Amino acid sequence: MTIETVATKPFSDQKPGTSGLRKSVPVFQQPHYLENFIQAIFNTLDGIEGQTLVVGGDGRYYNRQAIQTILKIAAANGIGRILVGTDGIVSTPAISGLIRENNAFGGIVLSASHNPGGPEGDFGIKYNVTNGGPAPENITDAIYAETKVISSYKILSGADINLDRPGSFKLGTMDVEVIDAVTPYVKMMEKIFDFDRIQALLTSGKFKMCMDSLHAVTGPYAYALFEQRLGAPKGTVLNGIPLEDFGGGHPDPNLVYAHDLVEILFGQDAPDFGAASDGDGDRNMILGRNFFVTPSDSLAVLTANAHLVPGYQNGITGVARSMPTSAAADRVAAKLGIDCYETPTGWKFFGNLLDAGKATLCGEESFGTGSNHIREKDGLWAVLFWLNILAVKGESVEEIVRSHWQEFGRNFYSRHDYEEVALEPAKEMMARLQKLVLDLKGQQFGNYEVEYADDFSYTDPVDGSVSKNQGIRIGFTDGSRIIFRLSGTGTKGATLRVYLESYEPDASKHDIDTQKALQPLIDLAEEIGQIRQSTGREQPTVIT
Ligand code: VG1
Ligand code: CO
Repeated sequence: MTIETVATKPFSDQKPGTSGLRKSVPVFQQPHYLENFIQAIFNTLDGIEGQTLVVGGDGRYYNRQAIQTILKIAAANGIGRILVGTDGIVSTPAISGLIRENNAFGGIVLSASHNPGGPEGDFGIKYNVTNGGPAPENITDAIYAETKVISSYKILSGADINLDRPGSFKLGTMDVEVIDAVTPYVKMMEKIFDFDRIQALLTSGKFKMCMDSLHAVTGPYAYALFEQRLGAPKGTVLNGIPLEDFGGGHPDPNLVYAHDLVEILFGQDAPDFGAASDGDGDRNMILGRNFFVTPSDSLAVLTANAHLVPGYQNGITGVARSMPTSAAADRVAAKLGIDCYETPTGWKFFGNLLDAGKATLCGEESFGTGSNHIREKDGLWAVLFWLNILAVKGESVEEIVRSHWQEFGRNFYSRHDYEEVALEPAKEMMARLQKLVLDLKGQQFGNYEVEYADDFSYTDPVDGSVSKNQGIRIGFTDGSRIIFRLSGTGTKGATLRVYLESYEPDASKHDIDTQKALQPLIDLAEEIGQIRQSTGREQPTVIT
């Protein structure tokens, strides 16, 4: 086996977004495109020679080929050892756990998460650091700078590694271990949750659940956890075989893209509990019988009930949420007397808070929740957390959420996405809003008075790093908020996200339909944002 040095030219579009570099498969398949980005990662990281890395992906189209290429580039760059999941498939939270357990230097995660897959679908790559979490901005910026000047990459010539089953191999001087990634993950969950109680619930004959893996990465984990370890009947896991194109759907666990599960939970003889996860297994959607739990509410409920779970029974130090996530968790934190942090969108911003022990639980409105057990959000962890609460409380999902609202008030919340709109008008809209917010403070719009308005800027309380331009926030004196942001994970045109929130303390008004409750704010968002004109759309593509 020889190491080849291949001459290359930079690509100008390799800037990582909210969660790594995401592009369509044909973009990644261009000669040298993948190789450049991987070499740029290795060029950026000091002291990586001889180290251990974890590599795996969500199993989407191009996963297998990309892993073989990555292994050969890693071998040529003097990496000591690589742990790779069987078939090259590992969920994002499992990779985070493997990096931590094996004291690895970092990991390479191949995923475009909730974006569709297949030959015309999306692919993605991100680098995770030693704590198991996504690289922070200073590293992703350095990788991007490297992609702009790269002139060659190193690659080992040799045969592909057999990833079909666990085994040990040599690639040049590098050790490759193909491992079962499911068992360590199940063990990690056993340490956190009360499996005996969850098992008793699932085998009681009085409780039925459904887990929809959407033909994405969590299938094998879900079978192992729910049907094998916890005794739920066969058929509990739906769409549990990972497919390269996720069966043609969006592997996005929300009311629109997980519609089959929604129909089951809102249909006749509905189960008591339903959950879904996304392409790479870090997101979750929680449903009760005829009931949808918003991700923001889910974070608040988990925070309020964390003491019921063995792993958190001694209390939690703090909770962190992304800026557009509703302030429901803030109210719980205030009552518990713990700190609450508001970070920009993207899990990489939680890493320092978790490492420093400032936050124990974290969440995003985009169906992401997690804790200090790893440094990624974790879909199945959230499902187990809910099951643990349900098992201890003996109440339904709906009862738990309704009594939560009774106690803390309800944060009505919705996100309106305008997907794949024209880029330039969307950018112009954001530029206009950036100027507009400068003098919105104190202005009155009908019943709403603007308490603050800005383009969100975050100073990390641990390392002092500053992240600017993280979304337009308009907050009103009654606690309502409107937020405008452009997606950093979309791959076509622009995706505008409009986040709407209002607070209702009065329990007699908690039954109002969310979109109705938010209608005045939806109208106001249109008035301020001129959304129709800027997007050319009458309606959002997805409402959650
Ligand atoms: C979206 C979500 C964000 C999440 C990110 C990655 O980003 O809004 O909350 O962290 O996806 O999630 P954006 O920039 O498109 O709004 V994952 O599961 O999907 O990698
Ligand atoms: Co994901």
